[in-house]
Amino acid sequence: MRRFPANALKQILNSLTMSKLLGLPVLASEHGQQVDNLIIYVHWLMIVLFVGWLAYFVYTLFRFHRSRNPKADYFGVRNHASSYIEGAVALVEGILLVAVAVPFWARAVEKFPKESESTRVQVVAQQFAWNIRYPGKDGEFGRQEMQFVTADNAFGVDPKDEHGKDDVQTLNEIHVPLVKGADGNNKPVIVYISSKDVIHSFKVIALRITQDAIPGMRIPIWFRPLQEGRFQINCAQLCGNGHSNMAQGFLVVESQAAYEKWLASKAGAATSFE
Ligand SMILES: [Cu+2]
Repeated sequence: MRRFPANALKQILNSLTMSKLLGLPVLASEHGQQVDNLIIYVHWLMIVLFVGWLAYFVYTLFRFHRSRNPKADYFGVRNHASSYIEGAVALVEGILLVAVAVPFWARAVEKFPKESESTRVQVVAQQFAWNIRYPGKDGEFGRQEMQFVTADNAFGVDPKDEHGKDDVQTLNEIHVPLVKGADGNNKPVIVYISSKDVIHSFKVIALRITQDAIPGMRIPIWFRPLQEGRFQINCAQLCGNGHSNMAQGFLVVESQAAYEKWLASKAGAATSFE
């Protein structure tokens, strides 16, 4: 008798994984797997609940059919099975929240990498585009002040500050390097998110990051890129008539050499507001 080929079985099992079943998009950041895992766990719970409720519904159709129960029972259920089941569901939800979601949130929000060991980018959203800024060769962003903000100077860079002279500014295009950082892992990227007008939301699905862009606030987020690629940036808050135009933003993960070349090609083109 021929043995069932192990490879075929493996292939079938692989194609049945939850992330494929859910059609989750390409994953390009390290923490993204944890986001996906939470989505997958919640879906498993929902599948169990769905099947459970459906089975119970079908059961009641037969069990309490009029032919078997010509007279209604005014006492109803006397055991506590439903209470136990409710308790179990609440327990699973509690575990998901306390053991999975909260620790993940704490890591993402509290354990920021060192600025000096990260690629840093500023983003100022506006109707309907993404202004992008890099600190340039000196590694320091120029001084910013509200009074300097104009149509061309979305970041309010002080034209007299030397640190600002080499800053690199682009529109709708972020490049980050995929390279080993000081700690041996992929070099982290910190993105500082703000807005010039209304509330927008910086979302890169492939990186599993979303952060509201709020006028008057600068909110940092961070990630470690996992693979090279060109990933769409979306605005995740309905911000006006041209909201969908904000999907013209792209985040490119590329080699260190390609990143440096791109940055050099943009240098000097940006901060010319006098
Ligand atoms: Cu927007």
